[in-house]
Parts: sequence; C-alpha cells; structure tokens
Amino acid sequence: MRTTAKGLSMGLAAALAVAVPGAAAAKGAKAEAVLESKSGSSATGKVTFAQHDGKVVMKVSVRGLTPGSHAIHIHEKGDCSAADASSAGGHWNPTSAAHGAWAHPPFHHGDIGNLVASESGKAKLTLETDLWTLGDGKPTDVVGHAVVVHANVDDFITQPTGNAGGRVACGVVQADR
Ligand SMILES: [Cu+2]
Repeated sequence: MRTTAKGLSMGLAAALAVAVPGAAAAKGAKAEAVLESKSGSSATGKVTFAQHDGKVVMKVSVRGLTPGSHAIHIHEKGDCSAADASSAGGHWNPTSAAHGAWAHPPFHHGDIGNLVASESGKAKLTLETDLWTLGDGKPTDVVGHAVVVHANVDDFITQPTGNAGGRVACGVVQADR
C-alpha cells in the first residue's frame, strides 16, 4: 500500500484522505521534520504535516527547551548541517512579504510564531492553514524547507528576523514515503 500511495497525485491523495480518514492513501499528503539540537542546546522534537481538504495541519512537539517563549519559523533552505543551523538561511518567504505575526499581514509564509515551553522544557503547537501545500512543488510547498526553533522570542517587528536570537533546533521537512 505504501508504494501505491506514493504514486498517487497530491490531488487524488487529498481527496481520498477526506473520504477515508486515516487510510493508507493519505500517506502521499504527509510530511515530517525531525528536529535536532543546534548551537549547543539540548532541544529536540518532531513536526508533522498533513494535508486534507485544501488545508495543511502542522503539529509541533519539542522538548529540552529553556522554559518560556521561543520563536519557531520555517526557513528557506532544507539544510540543517551547520552547528548553528545558519545553513537553513533566512525565513521561507515566497511572497516577499515583510516579517510579522502569523495571520496578521504582512508576514512570511514561514512566520509560525512562538512556542511556549513549560518549566520542564516541553512545548506543543498546532496550526492549520490554507497558505501551505505539501509535496506539489509549488511556491507554497513546505517540503524541502527547514523548521527552526530559536533561543529567544519573536517580537514580530524586527526585520527580517523578529530578533529571535540563535537557532537551537532544526529539521528538514521531508515528504513521508
Ligand atoms: Cu527563524
């Protein structure tokens, strides 16, 4: 079934996902980023993406953070190889917008916002949007970019970074297969 699902077009996979929630056919419209520690942090986590009904649902789970707020963005380059994750480049910004707060234009497609880590260093976030797609190769496609978690809070004002500080975790978004 996995091989069959991979061969489906995105449109068909999305349609089947609606008709048969949780079925193997939905595989083609899913992606994942495994977050690895960067800049000497102990932060790790996982980000999943699932597309159905013309929307993408992202679920973020991170642990090992310092308590408090941490910016989280999607950055342009799917390259987390640098020790400080600088290889991921700037924010993913296919519309050449100014940096800002999610859902308050202008903002980058990658301007997810802030995670709030508990005293135990854990943070979760869920976001649903029709601004993103998965695996279709369009400018709105999240696959191939990188999810980056920062040391500091995003102020939503400072251009173009939000003054979010260092990069403590990074993971490339890869289509499930
Ligand atoms: Cu960032």
